[in-house]
Amino acid sequence: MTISRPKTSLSRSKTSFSRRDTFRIGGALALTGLAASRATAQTADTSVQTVDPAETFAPGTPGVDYRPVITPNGSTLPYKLVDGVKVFHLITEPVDHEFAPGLTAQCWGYNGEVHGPTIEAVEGDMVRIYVTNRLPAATTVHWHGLILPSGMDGVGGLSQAPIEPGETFRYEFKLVQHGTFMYHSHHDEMTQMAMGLIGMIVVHPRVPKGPLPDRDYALMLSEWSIKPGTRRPDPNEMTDFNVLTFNARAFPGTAPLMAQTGDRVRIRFGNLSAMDHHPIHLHGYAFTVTETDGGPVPETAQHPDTTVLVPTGATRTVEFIANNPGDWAMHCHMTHHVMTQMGHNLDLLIGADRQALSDALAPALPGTMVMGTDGMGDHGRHVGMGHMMVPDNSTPMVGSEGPLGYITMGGMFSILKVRDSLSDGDDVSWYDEKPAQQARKATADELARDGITV
Ligand SMILES: [Cu+2]
Repeated sequence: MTISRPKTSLSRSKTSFSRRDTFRIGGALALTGLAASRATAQTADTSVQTVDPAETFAPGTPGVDYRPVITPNGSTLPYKLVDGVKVFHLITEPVDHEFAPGLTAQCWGYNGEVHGPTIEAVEGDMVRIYVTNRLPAATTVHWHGLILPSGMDGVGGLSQAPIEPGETFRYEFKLVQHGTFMYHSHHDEMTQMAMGLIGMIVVHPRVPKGPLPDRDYALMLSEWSIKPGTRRPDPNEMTDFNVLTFNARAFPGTAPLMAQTGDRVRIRFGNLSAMDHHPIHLHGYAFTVTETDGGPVPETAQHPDTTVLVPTGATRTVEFIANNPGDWAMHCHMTHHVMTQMGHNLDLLIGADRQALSDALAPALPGTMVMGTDGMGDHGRHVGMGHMMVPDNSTPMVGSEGPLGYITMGGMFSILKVRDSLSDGDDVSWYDEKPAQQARKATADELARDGITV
């Protein structure tokens, strides 16, 4: 099969055709509902453009034109209206950030937060975003996934001069599409994104298609290298990331996601990890992937799933009806991504004689506690009880006490809490399961009844 290159105004020969004209044509096609085949014959950018950029829209109002997105452990960037333009102000600066209780690092963030606050607006909105650089290094901001003029794209040296320390730059563009996007430094990306200079962008549709979500969550996936006892992320790390995060928090530092039975829940995942893709798995549900940062997934291409692979440099949005109450784990299914500050160059000790090893090590390393002979599950609990020393400012393999024992997970792990009644969004108590639906130790009578010999 051959795919012909679309002949568009962007071709070098058609210099008389301005970009604005291209947008007009793309917008007109979308608006008049011409055949999809015609739309796909346009360039990729116009196919995701859903409003006519020549048209002027009233600024979208939160609570009226859209249900505001929730950024767990984060916030939404405020704006002010100036002559119909939404004006935002991002300030890059060093930030002391807590990843989980007991682990804080000196990162770089926006407006005092790691990651930056979520930028939220409506398709058709005109936005003006000022960026003030209070870092010791030059930076830029790239608006990942947004269709905008090349000069607003934020690639240092290519589309703009870097923003030097102390300078304030102005970006201004119209949002011509809806969906889930991201922003991040595009100057010395390896260093600056590893230090935390990333954030989410949510653009709501001007005219929603389908039912609105009752709860709309935004979660950025990222990974860090913070050696136990140190206080700075290491941007040079390539493989052994040891702090894996939802919105820059590692479990038990992640805020749970709440929903009431029957709610339509939308979760927007973005991934700006340095080197990893994350398969995010939700327990208790099957969901549908409804959009990527490239646009809505056509209904004919949507399919049910329980795990969504979020590649780095991409967003995936999932939706489901919260019809199954409970406390449901939601986590990256890469098992090393639900451990925090785990040393991955450990010797294999499973099955070793713990006492013999302790006795042998004692003369050389007094106080040594041999761990790992039956797995890593007890490590966090021993640390929590103070039996086991770890360096200051570290949470090696620490999970959390749960209602039925110790939760041996850390890192990219959170909990979806679905309740029949939520008086407010702050109910973070454990789910009270019906006894008949609770797994527990089998009784002798049950074993005898079913002929199970143990
Ligand atoms: Cu992962």
